[in-house]
Amino acid sequence: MKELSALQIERLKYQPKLPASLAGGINNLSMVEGNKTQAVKDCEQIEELFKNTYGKPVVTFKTTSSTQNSEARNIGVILSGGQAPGGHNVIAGLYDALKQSNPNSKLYGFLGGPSGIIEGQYIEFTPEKINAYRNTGGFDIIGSGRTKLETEEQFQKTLQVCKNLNITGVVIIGGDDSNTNAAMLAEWFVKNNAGIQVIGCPKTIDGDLKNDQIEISFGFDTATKTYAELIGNILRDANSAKKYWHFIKLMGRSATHVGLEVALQTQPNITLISEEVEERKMSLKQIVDYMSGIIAKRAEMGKNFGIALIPEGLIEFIPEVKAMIANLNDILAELENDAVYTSSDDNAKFTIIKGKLNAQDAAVYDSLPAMIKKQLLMDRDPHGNVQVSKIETEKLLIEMVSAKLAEMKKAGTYTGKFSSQCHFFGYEGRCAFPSNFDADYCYSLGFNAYALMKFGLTGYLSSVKNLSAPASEWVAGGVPLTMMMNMEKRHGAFKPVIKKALVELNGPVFKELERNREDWALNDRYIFPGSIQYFGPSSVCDITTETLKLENAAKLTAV
Ligand code: FBP
Repeated sequence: MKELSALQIERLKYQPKLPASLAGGINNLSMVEGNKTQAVKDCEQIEELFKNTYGKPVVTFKTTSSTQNSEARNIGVILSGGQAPGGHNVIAGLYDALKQSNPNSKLYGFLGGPSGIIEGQYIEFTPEKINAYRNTGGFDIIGSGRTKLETEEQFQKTLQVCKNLNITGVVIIGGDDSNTNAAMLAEWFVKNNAGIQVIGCPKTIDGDLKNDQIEISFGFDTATKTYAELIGNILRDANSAKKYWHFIKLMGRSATHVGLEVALQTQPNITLISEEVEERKMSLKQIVDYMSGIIAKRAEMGKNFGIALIPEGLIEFIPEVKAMIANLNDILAELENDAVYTSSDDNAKFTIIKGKLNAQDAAVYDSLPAMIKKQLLMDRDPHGNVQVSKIETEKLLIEMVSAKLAEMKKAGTYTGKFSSQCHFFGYEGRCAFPSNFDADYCYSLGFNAYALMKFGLTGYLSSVKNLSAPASEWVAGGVPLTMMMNMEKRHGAFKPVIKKALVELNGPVFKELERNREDWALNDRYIFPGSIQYFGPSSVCDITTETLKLENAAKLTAV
């Protein structure tokens, strides 16, 4: 019986690269402070809620020749939210920095996400444990979860667990919701003189945890390359068989960064961008008309095949559906403990819901197929988000496009043959072996997280910038979490949360799609990226995403 794959054995030996400022060693760093910061929006409310951690400066690190030795410390780490390639390397980087700082320091891993720190479920990392997971995908080293840390009781329990283990620092590896947890916990610890620092690390394949200071969240690079490989393969299949339209839903809960990146890597016929749908106030009908129009034109050219990319979060961006979902969220929060509602069957639930929605929203709700109506009533996640991965938008669109094409056929405006296949790519990419980029970036983020702790900071997100350059030129530092926050309605109430970065329609990445999509719709400009390469020439092993390339090039031109 084999225990490890050949690639796993080779990847365990890979030594991730660090920025030059960190490569000099954790004990040879100096910190440079920038200007004070403020929240992206709702500054007064955020300052009021984060009295102790608000407004701190952005910081960066430099190597210095003077060596600072440190006392041994115990640190805890949590993997939070959806899996993203590279999480194990964040832990490896953190572990190596901690041990380099003082070999007697200890790293504890809390099991199953934030609930692990509340319930005191943990392991202590050993060199053997860390070495077995270096450069591997997945979060299975300690598991992950989506518990929201927000109540006094949870914070008290967390404090007790940390005290029992003599932990003075916690690293939370997560996306926007998990780093909101990190900000809340950091503030609570300072307010209660707990002497425990909290540092976040930017994780999510969705790519929506970014801003001027965070160029990209980790995992986006590997996940999009994995989806691009699969979609490239499907493009080739479609172009070989010439008989199917493939409707592919792509993960990315809200923003369409994943869809946009994959489109630029593969050049499919149709790419829907949720942010554009919202901006142009497109209805579901208009989306269906747009797709059917392209399908009909291709049919006229004798091409009854093609690929359409559909963002996972599309449904929440169609203005009429978005408004209905916002009201539905409030109604579901209200009905959470209603015995009549919870014990009802699907049809009875639809009737209760329709009775509570206003006339316009009820009409929108009613216009959806039963499958989607039911999926919209499923539980929200602990952060109040609709679980869009469970909403089969690709099937909804296939159904509606088929109906539209049938109408067009009757009217004589479509003479083709529409045969479809649907796919959902999400979980396929979240645990892939991290690309060299993600392996290096994650290791650096983890190493840097401990640097932030060493300098006494709390309520910061580990930041590594200048990512289009070789790793040695990356810039390591930290960004206050409150700088990214605003107030948003969740579970029926306004709460402080990290603002998601959506696709900017004036940005260079969307513009690139816009410039090309008409051509890609009709003329087959398919690109086949192939699988991620881990060994071989730098020209194939170290390529970054189109998103990072275009965004960083635009920043340089703007300077
Ligand atoms: P994070 O924001 O926690 O990184 O998770 C992102 C994501 O992968 C989304 O793309 C997707 O909608 C969601 O997680 C799926 O959640 P789950 O893993 O709970 O099914």
